[in-house]
Amino acid sequence: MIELFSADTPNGKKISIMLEEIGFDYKVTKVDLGKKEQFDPEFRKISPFSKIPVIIDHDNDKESIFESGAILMYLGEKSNKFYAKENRLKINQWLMGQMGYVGPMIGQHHQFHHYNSGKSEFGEKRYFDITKSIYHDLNERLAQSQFLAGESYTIADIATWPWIARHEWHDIGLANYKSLTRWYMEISKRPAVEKGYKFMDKNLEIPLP
Ligand SMILES: N[C@@H](CCC(=O)N[C@@H](CS)C(=O)NCC(=O)O)C(=O)O
Repeated sequence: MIELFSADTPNGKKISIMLEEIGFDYKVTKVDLGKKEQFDPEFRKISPFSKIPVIIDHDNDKESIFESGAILMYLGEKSNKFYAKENRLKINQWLMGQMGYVGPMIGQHHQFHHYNSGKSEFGEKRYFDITKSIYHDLNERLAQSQFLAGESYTIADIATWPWIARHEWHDIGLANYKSLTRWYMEISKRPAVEKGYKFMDKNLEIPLP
């Protein structure tokens, strides 16, 4: 059994979606970020940067894994799903691009545009522009390729999709990006994605473009 320590955020949803996709038995332990539970000394033992998500694999000597990209790789290897050996070089590139660029930059856009608008003209413009170029670049890739790492759905898509699922906060107009929208909708219709998206709130609906 996998224990998922998480909160209802894009990084949190990556792992609930993956666990639904691979059909592993799991339970969710909520970490209330508003109450600063991520800084509890007990939690910091398994999360050195005080971040969610983290998993504990109770079937593997209670191994704990932090960092969503590392968790996706672990679960991909363990299940033999969505992380094909012969395509790993491509999958790793798109996964690392999500981890090092797409997530952190869109996360800053959330901070400046959604949560703190009006506080920094520079910050708002910088991350709005970067997010717009991320939409453009993903759209360009997905015009050539059905999924990010090629013709199959992989952990790179699972890592990226929850960030685009926050498109209503971005004010960029997802519908203007045809290939990105095609990819977004195709993934949205997967039953495991719908279930994983609602892992903390059964009433949540995936926002349409
Ligand atoms: N690179 C990390 C980022 C994780 C991350 O930023 N998690 C956020 C929620 S989405 C968090 O725990 N924030 C709490 C805090 O910063 O205090 C990953 O992908 O796992």
